[in-house]
Amino acid sequence: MAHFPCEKIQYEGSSSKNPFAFKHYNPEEMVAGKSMKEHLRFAAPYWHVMRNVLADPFGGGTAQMPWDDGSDSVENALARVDVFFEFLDKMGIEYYCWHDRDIAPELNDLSASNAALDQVVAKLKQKQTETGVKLLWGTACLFAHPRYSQGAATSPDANIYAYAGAQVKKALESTKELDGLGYTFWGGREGYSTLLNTNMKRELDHLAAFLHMAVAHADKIGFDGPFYIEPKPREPSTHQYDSDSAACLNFLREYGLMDRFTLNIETNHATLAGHTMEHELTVAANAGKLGSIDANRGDTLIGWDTDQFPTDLYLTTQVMLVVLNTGGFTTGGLNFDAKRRRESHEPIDLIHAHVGGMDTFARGLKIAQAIREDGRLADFVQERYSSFDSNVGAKVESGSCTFEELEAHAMAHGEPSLASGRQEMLENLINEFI
Ligand code: XUL
Ligand code: CO
Repeated sequence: MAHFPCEKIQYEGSSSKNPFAFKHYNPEEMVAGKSMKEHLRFAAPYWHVMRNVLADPFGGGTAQMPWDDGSDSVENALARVDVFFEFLDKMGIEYYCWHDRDIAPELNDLSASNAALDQVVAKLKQKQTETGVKLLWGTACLFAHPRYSQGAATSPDANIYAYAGAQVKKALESTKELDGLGYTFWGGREGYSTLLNTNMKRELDHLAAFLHMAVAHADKIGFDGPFYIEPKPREPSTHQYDSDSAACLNFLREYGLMDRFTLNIETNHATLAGHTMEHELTVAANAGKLGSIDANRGDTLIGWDTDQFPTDLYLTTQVMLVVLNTGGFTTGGLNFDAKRRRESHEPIDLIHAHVGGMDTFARGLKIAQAIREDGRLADFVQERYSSFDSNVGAKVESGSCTFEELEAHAMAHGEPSLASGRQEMLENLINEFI
């Protein structure tokens, strides 16, 4: 039985008026030597597609899920897997992501929950084999259950810390079982509401110990994919330790975790941190740590994590410029960590939402590549720093310059004449391509 009343979405080109067709995403079309699908590596998140009922702080869920009996039974969890794979097939999405508790229910105790997870993982494995779909990353939900209200790996309570460790151990083993390409840590409750009751130093030490244990366990079970940290500044905690790319990189460096960890950057988290997405991506890329992307967007008029689908060409162009400039994804991809508006409650709205997100990224990819081929933008930036290519500038960059030499240079050259930054000209240039 079809749960999404449409055919498999096909590419029909930009003149198509069919809402159930891609206008720009043509999976096999080559862009700069790689197919669009290889560049973009779209993934769907199990939690939004299958489990998000579209509730908000003022009202319950609106999403119609006729396939879901609303129970916490393993049978219901297994039935959802078929619906999810129908969705992936209709969309032509070849990767997905999950939290342990999205795919399988949390039952009365840990061993019952683990057994339920095993059953669902077995079915997911069978579906992956049948379809060729791959797990982009797995993760453990360490934020929904009340036990984690004061943190998981930063809980003040060692019993809860241990529970979280046991959960990550199992989630990691399940990721390995499904040949997952990566494993993500989003520290939903890893932060604090007030410093009055918080020993920040001990909490950060505990978090680092936790991540070292994860690496050790990965090595033990032969999981060799990267671990991702997903930065987010606030919501749900007032202050979250992984607040932005720079904070995460500092933490990873301080605690000797740089080797195995990289970043999974999410657009709405970047903007909540007061940064643009391209800023967060660039900070990560500069450190060689742009691992993966949670592709969504926020709303400038709403101050929380609205997780909307990306529909802004300027955004996707900027994102793809950074991605292409770093050489593209390896293990990572574009995971639509996005949900429909509460008003878009029909199953078919999931299809519309993903068609839009995929087409917008396809255009972003093509536009970004056209800007790169044109070369004027990169040439401008290159030229802007060209005084560092020779003489005193080159000495600075080689690390061998002294203040005496800078002084001698300044004395000899008099008042410098500074060139314009030409922001408006460059904005016009981007618009030539959009
Ligand atoms: C929450 C969020 C998470 C992570 C995975 O804002 O983005 O869904 O992506 O835990
Ligand atoms: Co996310």
